[in-house]
Amino acid sequence: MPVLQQRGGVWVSMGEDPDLPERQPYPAEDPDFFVRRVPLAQEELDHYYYGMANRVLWPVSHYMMHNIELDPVYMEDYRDVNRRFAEAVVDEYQDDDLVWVQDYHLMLAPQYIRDEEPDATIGQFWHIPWPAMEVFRILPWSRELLKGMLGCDHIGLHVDEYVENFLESARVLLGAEVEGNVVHWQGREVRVASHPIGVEVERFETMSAAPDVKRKAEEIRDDIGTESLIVGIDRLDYTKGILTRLQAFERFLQDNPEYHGRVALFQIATPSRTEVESYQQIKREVDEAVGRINGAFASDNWVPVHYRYRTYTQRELCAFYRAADVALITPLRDGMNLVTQEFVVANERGVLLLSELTGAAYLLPEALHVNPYDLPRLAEKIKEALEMGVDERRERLDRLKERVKKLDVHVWAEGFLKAMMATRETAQARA
Ligand code: GDG
Repeated sequence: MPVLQQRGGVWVSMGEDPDLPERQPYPAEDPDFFVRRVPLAQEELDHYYYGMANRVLWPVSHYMMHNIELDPVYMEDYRDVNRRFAEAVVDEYQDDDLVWVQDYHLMLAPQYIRDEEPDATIGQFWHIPWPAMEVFRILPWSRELLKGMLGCDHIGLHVDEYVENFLESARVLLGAEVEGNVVHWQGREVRVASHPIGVEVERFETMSAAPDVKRKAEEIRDDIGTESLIVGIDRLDYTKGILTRLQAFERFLQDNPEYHGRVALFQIATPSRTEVESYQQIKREVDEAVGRINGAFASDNWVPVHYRYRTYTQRELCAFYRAADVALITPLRDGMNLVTQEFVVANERGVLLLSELTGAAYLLPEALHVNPYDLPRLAEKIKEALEMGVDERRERLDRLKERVKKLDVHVWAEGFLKAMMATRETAQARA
C-alpha cells in the first residue's frame, strides 16, 4: 500500500466480492493508484486459494508434510487463475512498467506474462520459506511451478538460506545452469537474492509512544496483575508453534512452582483460513491445551493462560507489545515473522524469545534463540528470559532495535524495485 501510494500504479488483486467494480481508483476522492480485480467464483476460491495455495504450497514450504492434500483439481484451477491474473496484468501493462508479483499464490503468472510481453521487467517476492530441494520436489508439479517463476527477471526471498534452496531446486529439478545467484534459463538471466522484509518502523514507534497506547499497556498489566507478563501474537496457524509454546509453558509451570501466581501468558490467536480442516484441528488442540493448563494450575486470584481467539486493532496489538516482559515467538517455520519486529520496535524493556526456525532469527542474533521442537529446553528458556537482568535486557533490545530499523519495509520495497530497475537497465544496454 505505501509503495503504491508513493509511486502510483495498478494493484491487480483477487476479487472475492462479485459486486465490486473490476477497476477502481483508490482512494476514490483523490486517487493514488488503481485497483484491478480478478473476480473469483466460490469454487475457484476453494480450489485455487484454499486448495493449491493453502493446502499444498503453504504446508510444503513450511515442511508440514502431513498437512499436504494433493488434489489435481487444485492445480487445474491454480493454472486458470494464474492465467487470469496474467491476462489482467497484460491488459494493464504499459511500456517500461515494472511488474512486481507477490507470493506463492502466483508462481505460474510470471511466465504467462512473459509469453505475452517478452520484454517486460518482472520480479517476484516470496514471503514464506523456500524449502530444501528434496522437500520441494515432493510436489508432482514442482518443475512446472519452478518454470513459471523463472519467467521473472528477479526473484526475492527473505534470507540467503532460502535463496540457496531455490537455486538448488532450479539446478537439480530443471537442470538449469546456476552461476552465483543467477539462473541461466531459456536464454535469459534470472537473479535470485535475499530481500529481508521489515515493518513500518516509524509508524510503530509513534504508535507505541502515544498516550492512549501507553495507558492501554498499563491497563493490560493491571488487569492481569502478575509480576511478569509473557505475550504471544499469531494468526492461528499450525506453523506458528502455538501448541508447543503452550506445552512448554505448562512444563515450565510444572518445573517451577515458585512462579505460580507470578507470571501469566497472554496468547492472541487471530482467526485464519478457518475453512481448512487442519486449521480447525489446531484450533481444537489449542483450546484443549489452554483448558488443561488453566484447569491444572489456576487459583482463585491467578489465571496462568489468557487466551483470545479474535482480531485486534494494530493500536491494541501495540499496547500488548509494550506491556510484555517477554515475547514468546516460537514458529515451527516462518518465512520472516513480522510480529517479532513489531515487538522490538514497540517494547522498551522486554526479552525476545525467538524460534531459530524463522527468517527473523537469521537477522536478529541478540534474541534468545530456541528450537521450538525442544520442549524441555524451551521451558528452560522461558525461565532464563524471565530472570534476565535489566542491563542485559537493555543491551540486547537496543541492538535489536538498531537491526530492525535497518530492515524497514520502505527500505525493503525500495531495494526490490531498485534491483528490478537494474535488471532492466542491463537488458536495455545489451539490446
Ligand atoms: C507471511 C509469512 C512473513 C496479527 N494479528 C492481528 C494482526 N496481525 C498482524 C501482525 C503482523 C502480521 O499480522 C503477521 O505477520 P507475520 O510475519 O508474523 O506472519 P504471516 O501472516 O504468516 O506473514 C511471514 C510475512 O508474510 C511478510 O513477508 O514475515 O513469515 O508467513 O503484522 O501484527 N494485525 C491486526 N490485528 C490482528 O488481530 N491489525
